[in-house]
Amino acid sequence: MAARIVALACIVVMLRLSEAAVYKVGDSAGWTTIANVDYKLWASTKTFHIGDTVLFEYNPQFHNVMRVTHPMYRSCNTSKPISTFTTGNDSITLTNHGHHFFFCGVPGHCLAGQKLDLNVLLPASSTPLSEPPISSSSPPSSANTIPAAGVPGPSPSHAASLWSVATAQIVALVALLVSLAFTNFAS
Ligand SMILES: [Cu+2]
Repeated sequence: MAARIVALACIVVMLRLSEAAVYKVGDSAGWTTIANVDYKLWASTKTFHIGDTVLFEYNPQFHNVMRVTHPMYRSCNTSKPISTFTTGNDSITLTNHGHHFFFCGVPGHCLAGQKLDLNVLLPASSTPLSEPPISSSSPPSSANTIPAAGVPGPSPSHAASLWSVATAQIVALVALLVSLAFTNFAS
């Protein structure tokens, strides 16, 4: 019975870890100047997490996407973008937390409001996700390794946090398999 509970807990953990959302910038309007989309308002209605993707859809004849620093964003300065996207169908995966600044680099478009400030939140998964409801009976030993792997620690590196998410998923999968094996032995 305990094994089944552990298995369920593992599935929940895995689902939560693999939950990565895709947000189409501007929703149906896309990335444009003609629809008067308030991208600040659009962003404020979303909660962005590491691993989520934002999709910029636009006509590449008229627009592009530049990722820029905060000062460049404020002044609509297109001279030295961090990166430039021009396909018209640009998927950008958010790999670190904090603000991400984008605008269209076509002259006048940023000033007209085609600019986007995304705030990616720190992973909220560190503490609460890995507390399987097992106490003392006879938990499979592998369950004890889940909390350790689920805590990303203070490292600000996105590579490290992605790595720890991947590790947590593997650990959860192993724990699931082990607990399923236990279930089969019990029945
Ligand atoms: Cu534009």
